Amino acid sequence: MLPILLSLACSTLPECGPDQYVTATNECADSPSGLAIEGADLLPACDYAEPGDRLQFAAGCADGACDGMLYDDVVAVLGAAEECTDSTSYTFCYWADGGIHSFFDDADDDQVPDAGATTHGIFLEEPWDGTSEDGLGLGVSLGCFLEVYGVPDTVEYEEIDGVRQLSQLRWTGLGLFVEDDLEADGLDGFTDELDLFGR
Ligand SMILES: [Ca+2]
Ligand SMILES: [Ca+2]
Repeated sequence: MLPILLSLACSTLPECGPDQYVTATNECADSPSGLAIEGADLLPACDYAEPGDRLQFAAGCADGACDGMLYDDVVAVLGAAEECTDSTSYTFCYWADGGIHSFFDDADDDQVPDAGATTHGIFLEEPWDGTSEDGLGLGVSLGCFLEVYGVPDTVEYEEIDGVRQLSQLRWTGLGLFVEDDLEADGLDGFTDELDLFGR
């Protein structure tokens, strides 16, 4: 009888305590209080992405390209940059159909990263579609990040029709900025950009 009960229990969502939430891997975890911040109630319900290993927030890495990594090492991991564009003293370089970019020191403004230049953050946008082991990634509700990481260090709002809506969540200790882009979709509560800076 016991094995049958166990198999039934495994096929359904766990019943979590009042201060817990169901994770992407259908386990109960203690819920941080991030969902209590102003505007969290306006976010879409959290529906996690499929857990994956392409995105590591604490290390600041996406597909093996990490914050603080030498340009040459990023090229070794992701291949040649699709383009590096002009910016005074820096150049912005793009990979993965533009889904991954970073910027590098470029003192001579020739759009070639200087010798020894390293990434200043890893920036992710569509069509990049990697996910973390928590089932976080582009396209998930900002509410999922609040469930997993709790109260951000800073938040940004945009006012739409007199209502303050969350547009950015920043965990500076973790080195993670989560953004919903007003210009892209009028703030729909789903993540448009992830900025990784590592711990
Ligand atoms: Ca240069
Ligand atoms: Ca959005």
